Formats: sequence, structure tokens, C-alpha cells
Amino acid sequence: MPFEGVDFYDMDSLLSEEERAVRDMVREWVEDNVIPIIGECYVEGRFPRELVPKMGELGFMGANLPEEYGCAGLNNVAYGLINQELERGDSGIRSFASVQGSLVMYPIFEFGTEEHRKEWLPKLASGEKIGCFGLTEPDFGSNPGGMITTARKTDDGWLINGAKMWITSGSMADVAIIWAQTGEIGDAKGIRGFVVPTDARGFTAKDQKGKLSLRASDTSELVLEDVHVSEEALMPKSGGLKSPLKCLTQARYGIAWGGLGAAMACYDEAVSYSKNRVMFDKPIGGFQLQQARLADMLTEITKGQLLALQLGRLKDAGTMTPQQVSLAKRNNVNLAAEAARETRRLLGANGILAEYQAMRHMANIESVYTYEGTHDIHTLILGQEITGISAFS
Ligand code: TGC
Ligand code: FAD
Repeated sequence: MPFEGVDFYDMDSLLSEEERAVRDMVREWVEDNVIPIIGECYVEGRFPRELVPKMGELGFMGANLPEEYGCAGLNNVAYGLINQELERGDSGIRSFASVQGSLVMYPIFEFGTEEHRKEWLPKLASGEKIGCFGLTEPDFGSNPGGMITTARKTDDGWLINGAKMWITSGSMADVAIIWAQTGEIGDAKGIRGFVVPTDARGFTAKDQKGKLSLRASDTSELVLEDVHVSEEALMPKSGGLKSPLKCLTQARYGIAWGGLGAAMACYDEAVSYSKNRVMFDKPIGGFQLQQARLADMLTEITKGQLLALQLGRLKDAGTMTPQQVSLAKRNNVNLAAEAARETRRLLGANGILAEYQAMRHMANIESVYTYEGTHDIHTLILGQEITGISAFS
């Protein structure tokens, strides 16, 4: 049966007609194009790149950026709903769109020149070009301020040296947003962003092998060895660690919605299975233990929906804070992890098969729990907000 959503508190009544239309359009696209193939892609460890042109045509990438650059110009709630529906299909599909929109197009829009915007945004929006975001390094994950990738000024541009690790879409990308230290190592204020074409001499990308999570996503290591870029590669309005962190706020916002999508997919599967699987002469959904699982899932999803929607309204009003985003990313990814695990268990042995969704989502969400700031890091961001005392320094 096609997915009908999870809406116990009539959230639909809080959405505009346009927001509902966007949500329904993405939902249908995911149902017809992602669900039928994603289990196989996952087993094969393959990102379904063939979906990208259509994703571009339908406006999924950078959907909250202005129309003048080829984007859909939607509000942030509609943008969030796109993320929710994509992640209902698979976290890898949402990841692709998140990175393209929030981590590549957003920095170009926010920190780049008008030439950068005109050159890259329409092609990235349509999916003609693919981008990636290089912040994390082998020895600097949660603490990107310590990065050792450097960009040194030359007579006619910049020389970039370093390595970036765990980069989504890294091997497919035409362009990489590379964050590098232009000053002394450790001086977070010296960090700046560069628009680096991936065919630049000295730039290589290597597939990250052996992933047991996000298998339908391209994850790579980037190596930059004396990569020479022009003066124009620098995004002039980037300055300090704050710039990449601003990008992360955009992507984390989308993930807060995405987590709901994964959780809703699992809940839907759990409800359906519980009504159909007969054991001890009755459907397992008739046993109190399974009902408790379902009740907990529905409660957490409903709370998470209210959280995401209000966060979106705050973002649209221009008052959303990064700490509010941390709370939502932390909460909604955690509830997705719980929903996926409980669904997997409710399904018994079938729950380990790729033809069901729960275990794929369960494994995916482990990455989502770690990237874009681990659950622990968001706990500490909230701790700092509450007490005024930083646990980081
Ligand atoms: P700290 O001193 O706290 O901050 C430096 C400056 O930045 C400001 N700031 C933010 N601004 C906007 N948005 C945010 N989220 C911000 N967080 C901080 C802050 O106000 C300060 O401004 P100023 O004016 O004083 O300079 O920096 P810190 O070095 O102590 O680090 C804090 C910490 C640990 C929270 C931060 O480094 C952090 O968030 N670490 C986690 C790293 C992370 O999330 N990496 C993600 C990599 S990308 C990724 O995972 C993509 S996966 C995508 C996918 O496939 O979907
Ligand atoms: P570490 O920072 O080494 O953390 C290890 C453990 O220590 C964690 O449990 C963490 O919570 C804990 N820890 C760290 N610091 C503290 C502290 N101060 N207090 C308490 N506990 C602490 N990065 C990009 O730049 N671009 C991408 O496109 C991208 N895509 C990714 C895709 C995937 C599939 C994955 C898994 C990661 C991706 N990342 C990307 C990297 C991701 O952002 C990092 O993995 C993440 O920031 C955590 O860094 P780390 O893995 O080095 O963990």
C-alpha cells in the first residue's frame, strides 16, 4: 500500500496549500522512484545517480534558495518537508540533496561572488553538476577548528594542501567546497572557503570502502596535493570557522526533518506488519508488548513533527538559532534511531532483510547520528546554551 504519512495531530492543518502540495509531490516521487530500487542499491553499495536529473527538474536541490539562480525559491517549511520525504526513501538520497543544497549551494550563495553564484547555482540546482563539502579531516572531526589543510597565497591564486575525510558525493563531484586554514594552524579565524573544481591538478577522490551504513551514498576521501586555484576560487565573504558552521546549521535543519521521514517509514512498516503477522493465533499487533512499541513510536514522531514545524516557522521568520537546530537534530535523529530499532525487532527475522526497510534505516541512522555534529556534540552545544559554560575549551 502506498505511504500515506503519519499525522496523528492533524499537522496538515498547520501547513499551507503550497507546503502540502510540495510534500505530496516528493512523497509520490519517492514512492515511485526510490522505494522500488533502494533495497537493491543498498545491497550493491551504489548511489542511484540516475535519479539526480529528475531530482533537479523537480527542484529538490537548494529548494529554499532564490528562483533567479534556478532554484525553487520555497520557504523553509517546504524545504524541510522535501528532506522528510527524501529520507523516508533513504538517508542516502536525503544526504545527497542536503549536501548539494545546504553545503554546496548555500555557501556559494552566502559567501561567494555574483560570478560564483551565476556559474554554479543553476547547474547545481538542475543536477547537471554535483558538489561536495570538505570540512572533516582524518584527525579533525568534531573539532574542525583544528584543521591542518592549508591554503597559501601565491602570486596569482592559492595553493591548497591537505586531506578531507568522509566526504559525501566526493567521488562524483564536479566541484568541492574546501575549507582550509589561510593563517596559523589552530587559529579558527583563518579558516576560509574555496570553490575548487575537482578536475584541478593534484585533486584526487577515493571511495570509502567497507561502509555498513549509508550504503546507497557516495562517501570519499579527498586528497589535495599542491592544488593550485585562481584568486577567484576564494569565497570572499567566508571568514573563520563560523562560515562552515553556518552551512552546517542549514544542513542540520534539514536533517531534523529527515529523521522524521526515516522514523515514519519504519512506523508505517511496523503498523502494517503488526496487523498482518499472525502468531499464537492472532496478529502480533494484538499483543500489548507490540502495541507499546507502536504507541511509543507514534508519540515520539508526533512530538518531533511539532518540533520541526515550529523550527521551520522560526527559520522563515529569521529568528531561528543554531542551538534550536541542535536540539531538533539531536532529538529527531535519536527518535529515528529508536523507531528503526524497534521496528526491526517487531519484524522478527524478516526485519533483517533488505526487502523490508527497518534495518536499512537503522544502519543509515547510525551515520546521521554521527555526522553534522554527533549526538554528543549537540548535547554539549545545548549544555553551553543552558549554563553559559563551554565544555569544549
Ligand atoms: P565556537 O567558538 O563555538 O564557534 C566559532 C564561531 O562560530 C559561531 N558558531 C556558529 N555559527 C553558525 N552556526 C553554528 N552552528 C555555529 N556554531 C558556532 C560561534 O558563535 C563563533 O562565532 P564568533 O563570531 O565568536 O567567531 O567553535 P568551537 O571550535 O568551540 O567548536 C564548537 C563545535 C564543537 C560546536 C563545532 O566545532 C561543531 O559543531 N563541531 C561538529 C563538527 C561537524 O558538525 N561537522 C560536520 C561536517 S559536514 C557533515 O557531516 C556532512 S554530512 C552531510 C550529509 O551527508 O547529509
Ligand atoms: P570524533 O570527533 O573522533 O568523535 C568520536 C567520538 O568522540 C564520538 O562519539 C564523539 O561524540 C565523541 N567526542 C568528540 N568530541 C567530544 C567532546 N568534546 N566531548 C565528548 N565526546 C566527544 N564531513 C564533511 O566534512 N563532509 C561530508 O560530506 C561528510 N559526510 C559524511 C558522511 C558519512 C556517511 C559520515 C559517517 C560522516 C560524514 N562526515 C562528513 C564527517 C562527520 O561530520 C564526522 O564523522 C563527525 O563530525 C564526527 O567526527 P569523527 O567521525 O572524526 O568523530
